[in-house]
Amino acid sequence: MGKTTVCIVGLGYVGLPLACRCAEVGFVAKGFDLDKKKIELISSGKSPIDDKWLQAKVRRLHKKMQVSANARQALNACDVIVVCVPTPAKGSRPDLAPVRSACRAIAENIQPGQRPLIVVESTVYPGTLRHIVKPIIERNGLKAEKDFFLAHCPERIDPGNRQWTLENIPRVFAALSSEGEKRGLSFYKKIIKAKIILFRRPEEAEAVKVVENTFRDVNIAFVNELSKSFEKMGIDLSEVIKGASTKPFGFMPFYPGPGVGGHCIAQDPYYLIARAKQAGFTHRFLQLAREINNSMPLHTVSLVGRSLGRLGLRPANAKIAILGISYKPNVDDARESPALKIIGLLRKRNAKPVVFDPFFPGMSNAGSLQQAVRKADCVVLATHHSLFVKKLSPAFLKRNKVRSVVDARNVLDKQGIIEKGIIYFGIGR
Ligand code: SAJ
Repeated sequence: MGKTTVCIVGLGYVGLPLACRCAEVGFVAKGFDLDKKKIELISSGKSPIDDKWLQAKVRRLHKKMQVSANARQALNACDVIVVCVPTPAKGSRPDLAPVRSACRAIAENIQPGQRPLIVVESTVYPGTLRHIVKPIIERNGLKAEKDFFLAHCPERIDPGNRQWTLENIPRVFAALSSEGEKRGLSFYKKIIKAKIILFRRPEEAEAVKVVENTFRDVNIAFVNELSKSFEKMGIDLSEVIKGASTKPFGFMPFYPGPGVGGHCIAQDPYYLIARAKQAGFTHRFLQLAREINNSMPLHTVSLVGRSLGRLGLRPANAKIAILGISYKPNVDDARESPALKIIGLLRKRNAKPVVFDPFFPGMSNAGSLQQAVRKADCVVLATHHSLFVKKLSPAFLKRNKVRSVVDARNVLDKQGIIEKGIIYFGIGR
């Protein structure tokens, strides 16, 4: 038996680490991506994703990987094909176009007799493998569970997380047949050390991922809604969450903020909502949670308005500094970022915000944190990068003649800032 050949379809946050891992464990690791620039970068040993850990992996392993933008070259003669393409939500509707196109490329390029295992790792809604993926790949006359084997193993990568990685995060897995199950378990046992929880049907495995991310979305919506009532009641919600977190069981802290960004939590609930609707059920609660989280950028902008109002200013005639573009701290990922929504809303109010994010120099119009905050009428902390939390002391703000702060992540020294005579607004504090 020669070496197992694996092709990863989609070389992004999920696919690229997986391709590196396959090379690392000794598979013949191939990769397919439509983005030629990405292919060139990886072939030259550079990661298209600005992540030091991943940069080092690609530099070390790229010579052991064969990446290509040519589907035939990438997909033929593979024993295992793993689909890691994005599953965004357009507006609030699931968009499976990338999955469909990946399946078409697979259907057109696997050969009779190749009999690959095809695993979908992308986050999808229950029933996708059986009712969408299978028919597309069978379109050219191939027969599922005879000419190819289907399975689902949802990815759980958390970009930037060094504690939980591809290798040590437990995974759920399900296949459409025992042959697919056997091959899939043998594949995943070679690349991950963590537990693999086997499901009898792919539908449950597909539901696991959307449920775990929707769980986060509704809990974030819970504290975001609380932040609005606690502001009116004059109660500091961040203190209350700290207090509730002292309960050693039955409570899990979530934190109010400027909104929910990222390619998982902000989008996955729409897959569950849409699939349930197809089955005749309307998820009012999940829908409402999405609306609450989507209302937070506007809520943050209203706090900017109130803050400037106290100075006799409006967004159009004030210096407003937006600190942070990323959707979460210490990553260079701006997908669905609330900061971008806040900037858009302020521009609609004829403001010209100064923006600074060290992870996005190209999207910043200030060259440094000091240049951004200098003499700002209002500083908005939209993303709590460690650099910002460290630097934005009351003394620093005072020294730079900052007049007001909207701490959209509730991480700054509220008391100290107020004692410096600087107006302070938090989210629910
Ligand atoms: N957020 C809040 N309050 C919170 C937690 C998050 O406002 O209490 C915001 C964040 O600022 C961000 C968004 O929600 O804008 C999403 O944050 P996240 O911490 O959930 O980070 P993600 O989107 O990177 O989620 C990933 C997910 N991983 C996968 O889907 C494989 C998620 O399942 C993980 O639980 C999460 O990372 C994690 O725990 O870090």
